[in-house]
Amino acid sequence: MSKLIIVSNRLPVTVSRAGGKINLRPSVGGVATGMSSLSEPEERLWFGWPGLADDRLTPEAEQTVAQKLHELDCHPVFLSAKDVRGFYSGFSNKTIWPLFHYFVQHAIFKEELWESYKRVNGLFCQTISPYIDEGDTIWIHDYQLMLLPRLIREQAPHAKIGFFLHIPFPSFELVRLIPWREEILEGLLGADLLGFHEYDYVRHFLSSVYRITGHEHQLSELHIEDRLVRVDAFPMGIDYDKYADSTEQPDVQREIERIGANRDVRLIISVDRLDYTKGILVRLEAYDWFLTTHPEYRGKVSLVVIAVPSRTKVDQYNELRDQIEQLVGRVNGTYGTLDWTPISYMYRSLPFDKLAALYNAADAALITPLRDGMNLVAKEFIACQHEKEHQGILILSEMAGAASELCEAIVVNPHNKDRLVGAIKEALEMPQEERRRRNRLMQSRVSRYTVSRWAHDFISNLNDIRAQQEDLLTARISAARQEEIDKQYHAAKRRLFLLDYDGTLVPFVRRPEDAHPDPQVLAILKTLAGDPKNEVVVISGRDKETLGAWLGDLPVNLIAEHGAFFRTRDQAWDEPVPVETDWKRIIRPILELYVDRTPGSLLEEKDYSLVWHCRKSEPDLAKLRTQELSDALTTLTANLNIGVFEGSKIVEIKNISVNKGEAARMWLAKQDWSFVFCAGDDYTDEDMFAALPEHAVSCKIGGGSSKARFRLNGPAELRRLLARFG
Ligand code: GDG
Repeated sequence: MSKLIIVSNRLPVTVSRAGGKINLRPSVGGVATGMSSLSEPEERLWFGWPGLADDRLTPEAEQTVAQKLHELDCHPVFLSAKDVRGFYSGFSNKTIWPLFHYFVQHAIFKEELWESYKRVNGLFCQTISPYIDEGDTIWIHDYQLMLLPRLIREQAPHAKIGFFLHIPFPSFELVRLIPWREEILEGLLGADLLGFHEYDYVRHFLSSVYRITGHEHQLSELHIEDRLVRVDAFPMGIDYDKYADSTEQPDVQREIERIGANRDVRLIISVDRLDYTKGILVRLEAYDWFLTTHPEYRGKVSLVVIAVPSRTKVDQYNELRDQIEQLVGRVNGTYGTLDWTPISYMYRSLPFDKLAALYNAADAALITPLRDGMNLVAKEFIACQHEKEHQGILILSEMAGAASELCEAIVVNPHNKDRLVGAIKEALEMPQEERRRRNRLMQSRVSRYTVSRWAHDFISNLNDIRAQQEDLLTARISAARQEEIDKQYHAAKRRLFLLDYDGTLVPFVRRPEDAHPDPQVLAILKTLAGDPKNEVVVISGRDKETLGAWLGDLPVNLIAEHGAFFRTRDQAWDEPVPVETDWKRIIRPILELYVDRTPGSLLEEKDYSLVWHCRKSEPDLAKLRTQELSDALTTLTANLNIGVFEGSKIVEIKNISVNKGEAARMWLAKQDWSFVFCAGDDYTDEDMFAALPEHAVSCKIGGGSSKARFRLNGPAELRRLLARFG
């Protein structure tokens, strides 16, 4: 029976020690709720750090903890105190957390922290690997474990792996700062499905992957080695009913009174972990300014701030706590009276029923993170307003992922103090009917995409992408098929090989002029063409001079410029087929204009075509200009006998009558070939594939749709195949 293996930095259990006794307390966070709502697979294991550094545990205690955890289907990954410092407090919380939340000034880049991060990701992999069986689903969570997908993939190449990032994925401009950015992205790309809260994070991720590793995506799917990787947004939800069914509680009302607010005072709440990303200070400053500029509200409103202790081993968090407490003291000292406390501040976590009661009692929630992956508090607050007489209104930062779903909230830029002050006033003065209208719209969304839907949606997408991968695999050359092809090859009297060059025989390089053949490919072609039964034809879009210089000494036939020039083994180039080229006069100046407007791009002029290359240009600009150029040229060339073709980082303009399909047909017609082999990687090769007889062995190199029968990963795999024929 297959299992669900969940991996997160912390287990959903809090382990503590008191008087030599070890206590376990299950903690039901959002992720745990989502996981428990999944009906399949039934068997599940959860791996994570139990929260105690193992330097403090004796081997016996460690065993006791492990045993008790196993009873809850949890498996501990024990960390030493040194690794907790390096991996958790260090790289995770002093490098990735600040950087991914756009706090560059707090991010530190230290080799020893990175080493610890790598070591602990490796330790997670070692601990999990023995438990992985075929068919299992592995779901890895969050930024502490970004190397784990790749590490597991190396151990279990066919494992089904999903990864979800709970924090924002920032712009490439930040990711590029990380000295180990390639390793991190490659680590993540070990997964089959990568999930983020928001489409913006998906966009940032894909752009970083493209710029840093060179992998391009098609509709958010990447072709990595022989796998498909899907990247998508899955906005995490909450256990809606749990909050919607909670009610106001008289004892909380009493507590609120006890902390200084009386019944007539309007209540604004602020609930977060004490973290610099949550914008607690700007919120307090805005509230201070609100009281200064709106004296009529003094004594009539109170702000209840719940700051849950967090990461107390990281300096910034302690400094922030001091700053918050000083500001609370100053505001209360300035405006407070004997019967009114402007801010009630609690540095602790509340039990669930108290928290829900607070959400219920509030007139407004002030949630103003400077950056937040999602922010579940906002959704919980909205759920608590369900069917209530008196509706609370949400003021929400546009920097929270939740803002894209909760657009009927009063959405603010947290850095704009005046707007924040205006929002507080607007919230306090908003009529009940308007509050109800806005909340209903948000409730209908939050109640539909709950945490359980989120988990189901993620797993069903993971299964879906795996099914797509299976389809791809069926186009791969299996051992049995390979045997058939070998047999066909050996039985054949005359064999024809039609081979594209760039991206097929040799990999792409940044500068096209650097793609000259290496000794291995020369040797393969030489051996293949050396067999008197074989005829090898290299069909390329390159000009004849380059092809001649690179491959002219081999006993192979050459076709340049997609079929404009032919050269039979060892002979001179044939007289070219007369092709009209007057159109170049009109098109060249347009392409030159695009070269000037697009740094890094260049114009290549061949006898029968013009090619605009943008491989070295800034990728987004290149995409935009490619689109613009294609559009402009398509209109312009409508009445000419030429076509505009978008290839891999190029736009090529050439005569329609000259194409690889015609060139292939010419060779196919020469003899009765009993074995035909054809390989290519881009759109120009599709013309060749279409021209082939049914028995031909045609191979598409890389992803994307194709008319070819088989699929190969890249030039290396093609070379291995060709070497077998030698
Ligand atoms: C990360 C991302 C993303 C808060 N105070 C108390 C309490 N809480 C609970 C809330 C809520 C949770 O903690 C906080 O979740 P958030 O989403 O607001 O923020 P992070 O902790 O930073 O979580 C975030 C999230 O992961 C999920 O992917 O949304 O962007 O940073 O559920 O209810 N719970 C109790 N007492 C409290 O005083 N019982």
